[in-house]
Amino acid sequence: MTEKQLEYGLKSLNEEFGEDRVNKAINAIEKFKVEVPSWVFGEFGGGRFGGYMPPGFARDINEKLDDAAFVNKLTGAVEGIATHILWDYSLDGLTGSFEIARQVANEANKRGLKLGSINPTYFLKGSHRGSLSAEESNTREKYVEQTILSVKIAGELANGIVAIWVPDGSNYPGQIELKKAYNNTKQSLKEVASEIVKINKNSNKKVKALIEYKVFEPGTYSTVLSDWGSAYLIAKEFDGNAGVLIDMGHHHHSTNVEQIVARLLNEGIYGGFHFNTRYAADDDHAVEPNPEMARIFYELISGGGIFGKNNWALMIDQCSSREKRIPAILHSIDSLQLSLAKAMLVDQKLLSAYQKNDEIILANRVFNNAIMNADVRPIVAKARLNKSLSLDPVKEYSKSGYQEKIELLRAEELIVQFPQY
Ligand code: PSV
Ligand code: MN
Repeated sequence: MTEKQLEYGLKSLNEEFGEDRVNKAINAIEKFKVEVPSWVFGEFGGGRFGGYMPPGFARDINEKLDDAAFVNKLTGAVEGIATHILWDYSLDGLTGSFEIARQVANEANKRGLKLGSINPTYFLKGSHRGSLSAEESNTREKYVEQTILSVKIAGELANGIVAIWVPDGSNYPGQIELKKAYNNTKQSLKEVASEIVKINKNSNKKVKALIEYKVFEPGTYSTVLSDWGSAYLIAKEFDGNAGVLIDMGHHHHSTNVEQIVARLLNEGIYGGFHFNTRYAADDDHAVEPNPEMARIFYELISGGGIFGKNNWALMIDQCSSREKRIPAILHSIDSLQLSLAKAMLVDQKLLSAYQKNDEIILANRVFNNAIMNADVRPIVAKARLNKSLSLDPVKEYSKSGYQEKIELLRAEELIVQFPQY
C-alpha cells in the first residue's frame, strides 16, 4: 500500500464508519500485542519429506530469540516469546532446567524480549502411554514435577502464565478407561494447583495456569481434555488460579469458536487464545484474515478480553513444515491486525438497535459490513506509520536481507543445543 492509497482509503473509511470509530481502530492496532511461540522458528513440524525443514530455521533457542526480536523490530507487536520446557530448557529432551531458563530469560532481555507463557512438554519420549493421565504413578509424577518446574519458571522468570496442553488420549474405544484417564489427569493437576497456591501466597506476581483442550490429535478416538467444558472442570480445581485456553485449530469443523469466547468472558472465566488457521485437520498454519478471526476479535473486544482489566493471554500458535517461518509469522501478525481492525469498526449501537427490533438481516448486514466488507488495510497501515514502522512488514522482511543471512549462517551442521552454556 502506498501512502497515497492509505490517504484515499482512510478518507473513504472515515466517510462510511465515522472518524471516531476509525481513529479508535487505528489506536487499537497500535496497542495490540501478541505472543509468538519459540517453536515457530525452530525444528518442529518436519518428520515428512525426508525431514524437510524450511531454509534458515533456528537451530537453538538463541537463534529463535534472534528471529523473534527481528519480528518485533518489524511489527512492534510482539508481547513476548512462549517457550516449551523440553524444547528450550533441556539438554536431553527429557528433563527441564531452571538454570537454562534463567540464561534464556537473560538472552531474551538482551534482545528486548520477555519470556511469555511457559509450556510443559508432555509429548516427547516416555509419554506414548500418557503423561498426566498415565496408568503408572511414576510416569505421572515425572510430569507433575515438570509442570511444577514450569510454574516456577513462569513465576520467577516469565509472565506468570503456564499453558498446559495434555496430549493424552486413545485411538480405539476400549483402549483406555475414559473416566480413569480423566481422573488421573485431574489428580495430577491438583498437585500442581496446590503448588501454585503456595507460590502465589508469597509473591506479588500471580501464576496462572491455562488449561488447553483439543478434540483430536494425537488421540483420534478420544483426548483426555477434549473440550472447553473438560478444561473448565480442571481449571476449577485451581482455586481461582487457572482458566481455559482456546486454540483455534482444536475443534470439530464448524464449531462456533467465537461463541466459546463469548461464553467464557460472560462467565468471568479467565482465558487465553492460540491463533492459527486450520483446514481439514490439525492446526499450526499461519493466521489468515478470515471472518471467523474478526468475529473472535469482536467477542474479545465486546466481552473485555482485550484492552480491558482482565485481558486474556493471546498467542500465535503456529509451526508448519513447508513455508519459511519468519514471513509466516509476520503474515499472521498482519492477519490478526486486520481482523482486529474489522472488529473495531462494528457499530455496536446500531447493531443492538437492530437486534432489539428483530431486524435480522439489517443486523447481519451492519455486522458484516465491518467484519467482511470493509477494506481495513489503510487502518493497519496508518497505525504502522504512527509507530514509524514499514507499511508492509512481509515486504520489508523480503528486502531486509535477514532471510539470506540466516540461510547462509544456519546451513552448517546442526549445532548442539546450548553449546555456550
Ligand atoms: C498442541 O497442538 C498445541 O496447540 C499446544 O498449544 C502445544 O503447546 C503446541 O501446540 C505445540 O505443540
Ligand atoms: Mn495451542
